Amino acid sequence: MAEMFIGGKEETFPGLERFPVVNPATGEVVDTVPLATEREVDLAVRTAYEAFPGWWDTPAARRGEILYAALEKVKAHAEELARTLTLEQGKPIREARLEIRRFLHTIEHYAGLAKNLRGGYVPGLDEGAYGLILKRPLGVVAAIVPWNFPTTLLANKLGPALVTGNTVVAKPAETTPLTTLKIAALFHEAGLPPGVFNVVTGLGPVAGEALVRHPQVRKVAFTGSTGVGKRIMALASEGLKRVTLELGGSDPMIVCDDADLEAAAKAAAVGRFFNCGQACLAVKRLYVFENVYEAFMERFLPRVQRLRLGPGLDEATQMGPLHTERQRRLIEEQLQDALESGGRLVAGGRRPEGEALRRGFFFEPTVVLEPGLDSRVAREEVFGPLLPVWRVRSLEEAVELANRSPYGLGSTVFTRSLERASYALEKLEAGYTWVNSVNRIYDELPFGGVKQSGYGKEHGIEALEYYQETKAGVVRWR
Ligand code: TXE
Repeated sequence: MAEMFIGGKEETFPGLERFPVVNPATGEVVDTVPLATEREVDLAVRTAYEAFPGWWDTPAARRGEILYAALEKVKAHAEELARTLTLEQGKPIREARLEIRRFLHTIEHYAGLAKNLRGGYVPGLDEGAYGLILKRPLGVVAAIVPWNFPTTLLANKLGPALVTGNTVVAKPAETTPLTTLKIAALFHEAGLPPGVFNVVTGLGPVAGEALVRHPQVRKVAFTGSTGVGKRIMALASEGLKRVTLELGGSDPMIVCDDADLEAAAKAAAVGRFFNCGQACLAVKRLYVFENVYEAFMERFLPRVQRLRLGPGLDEATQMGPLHTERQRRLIEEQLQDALESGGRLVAGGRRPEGEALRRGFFFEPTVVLEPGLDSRVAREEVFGPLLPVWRVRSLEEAVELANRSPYGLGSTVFTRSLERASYALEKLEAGYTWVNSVNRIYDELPFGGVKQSGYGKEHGIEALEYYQETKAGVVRWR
């Protein structure tokens, strides 16, 4: 039985209700975790609050060294972590290994910035006075993380928070707490002082809200649905807390008639069906120039139909199950609506046959042509293996349709024309635009959505700004 991680050790709370962690490929219970109430959340936050002065006082270079040591620990347990991730999340083991590698990459990126944290100096303010721009950590940061990428979305918050001297209380999704708990233990084995990184497990409306409301929490870093993001922003405003919100997306991909169609077809298939379509950055709406529509589909559909479904722990699996039955039903409802709005089903559309897959939350990779422009798949986030495709006559038309979405996270254009690429880069309303590739995230570049996709940036050196307070200092020396 897994327990919460507070003050550098597992903390057992007898009497708490427990939550079953289910393997999405089989429906079997893998483990259970306690459901924190306000009391346990309070203990975790107070522990982080007490650890804060010591961590802030630790020289930045030393903080970096500890993060490097933690990386070594995680590396040594990478395979075990990947298997746990597959068991609790459902993703194919190859993707789980990739996710752990990305976790390492992100933490390494921030460990490397430890020796380059900077403030500023303003000379000659008055005669005999100069100014300083001081950068200070905020204090206790709450990191609320969803279930689709439990470790990388944690790293995006943990890295910048810890390197700048904050302490953290993380709350993973109730359905994917196990990898996070293991990672916290490994960080402490590597020398992270007790209380600097704590993990509470529990439900969003109870443990999550208790964290957001806690008076000693100074900042909330959240990834999840837009609805919950709005609720968190409202709650955080009562304490004027800092927030960063990485929310839903409905990324468009545009295939122009001068594109490398083979590359575009491959990108669309990977971009849509990676992680069984449950990614914030994913190809969620596809717009193809009508004069290459047939040629594109000839290359794209066979790739979709070839995808091998199976349990994540099977090395041959290319697409795993959806994470929960609820997510599967949501996709089925959105598909139904797309078909009723005039869409034509050309791939998938069903729960797969066969004994081996019947117990899990599997759904075939699905493609629908030309659903209504007001259908749910056009308006909502589609968080599963379902892709709507529309024909367009020009890039201008595609961009106009793309921008109709309330979301603005990622976006992609495939073209060989510099003029078209530049137009898309200028006009697409999104936090990221890829030209001739999809969804590749770089620690070096700031990432964060516009419109209903969120607020603030993760990654890059830009993320550091969201974990620090800027203070002015004035020194009169004569
Ligand atoms: O997310 P939630 P859910 C979208 C996606 C998906 C839908 C629902 O469309 O179908 O959201 O997923 C915690 N106060 N995305 O319901 O509820 C919760 O415990 C504080 C897109 O699982 O937003 C978990 O830790 N915390 C997104 C985290 O918030 C609360 C990734 C996310 O859960 C809370 C995930 C509350 N009131 C879902 N309620 C993306 N684009 O990457 C919940 N939580």
